[in-house]
Amino acid sequence: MAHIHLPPGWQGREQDAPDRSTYENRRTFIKKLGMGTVGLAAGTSLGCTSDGGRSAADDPTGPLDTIPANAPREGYPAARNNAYPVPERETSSRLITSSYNNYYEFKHRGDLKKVWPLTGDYDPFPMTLAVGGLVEEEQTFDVAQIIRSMALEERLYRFRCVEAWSLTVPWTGFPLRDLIDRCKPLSRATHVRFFSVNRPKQMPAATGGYYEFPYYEGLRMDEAMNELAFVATGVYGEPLPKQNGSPLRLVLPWKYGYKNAKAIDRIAFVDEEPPTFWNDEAPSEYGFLSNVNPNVPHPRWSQAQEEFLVDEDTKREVDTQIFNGYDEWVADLYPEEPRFPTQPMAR
Ligand SMILES: Nc1nc2c(c(=O)[nH]1)N[C@H]1C(S)=C(S)[C@@H](COP(=O)(O)O)O[C@H]1N2
Ligand SMILES: [Mo]
Repeated sequence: MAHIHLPPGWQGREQDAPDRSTYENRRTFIKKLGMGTVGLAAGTSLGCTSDGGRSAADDPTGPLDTIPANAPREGYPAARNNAYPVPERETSSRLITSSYNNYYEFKHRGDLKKVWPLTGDYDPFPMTLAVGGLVEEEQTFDVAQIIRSMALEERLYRFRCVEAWSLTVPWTGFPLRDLIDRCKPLSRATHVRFFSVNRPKQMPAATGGYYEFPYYEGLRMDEAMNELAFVATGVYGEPLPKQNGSPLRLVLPWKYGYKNAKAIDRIAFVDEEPPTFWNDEAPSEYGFLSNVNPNVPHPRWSQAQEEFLVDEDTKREVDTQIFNGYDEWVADLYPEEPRFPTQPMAR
């Protein structure tokens, strides 16, 4: 159904990017070769089991049929916080946002974006959120309880993937700093790590491939405490569909999409810059900061423009803005950010 017609170069870029880049780091490549052999066999039997043990009733019938039935519904739709307008473009359709996704635990081969049909076995709730590292005390929260206890608001944000496509999305959720306050980090914590849930029995591509999950991301504390940093629990006035990161995902609108870890079940506070999933995969292509910046090309393509996806049939090329249009909120965090066209570099 929701099929996007993209020019060949565009398809090629998306489909090669992660796979080709894994070959650039020899150590990673060798490690992956070893894993690949084991993974192939495991993948095959896993496929049989899950096909055989699954009723068609579990399979989603469309991209909007993937909101977990037991997701908390109190507080939806939440009132829009109008402090972050996106005046220059329209809101992307709900269908495009829920049918055009990146979620490597579900799919990292072929038509990467068709994630929703593969989410039938994934039951996000119940989920716990474990908090550790440099904190006053380690804690484990129930995610549904966190969602119920936060004051939910809606924020319309630009969303820019490093692959040069973008959306405008009305997220529902709460400021990341409200969650961090509950975690009680020690003052010597300089960074915070986020880990996505890893459920190989529920996520068809979480084993047997080139990638080692869980997916992990990180921020400096000053970035995490910035007012823009948001935790989404919903989108378009309802709880998050599974493919968009149910039950909790990060939304960092001034950074490339891959910083927005989905389905977070663990947070750790640390005192040094932590490793991140894509930086470990391809250090020359994906840095730690990963701020949206039209002046800094990706080593294999320009970042000066993006394909803004309006709906399944409509896309428009628009100029990419520094910090994705959020200069006013985040410029002070990054005195080094290039303001003029420069050479590719991973930041
Ligand atoms: N756990 C996890 N989180 C992830 C990813 C992923 O593969 N796994 N992909 C990232 C990338 S590359 C993007 S562009 C966004 C996509 O979010 P969306 O599908 O809700 O648009 O999720 C990010 N978070
Ligand atoms: Mo992305």
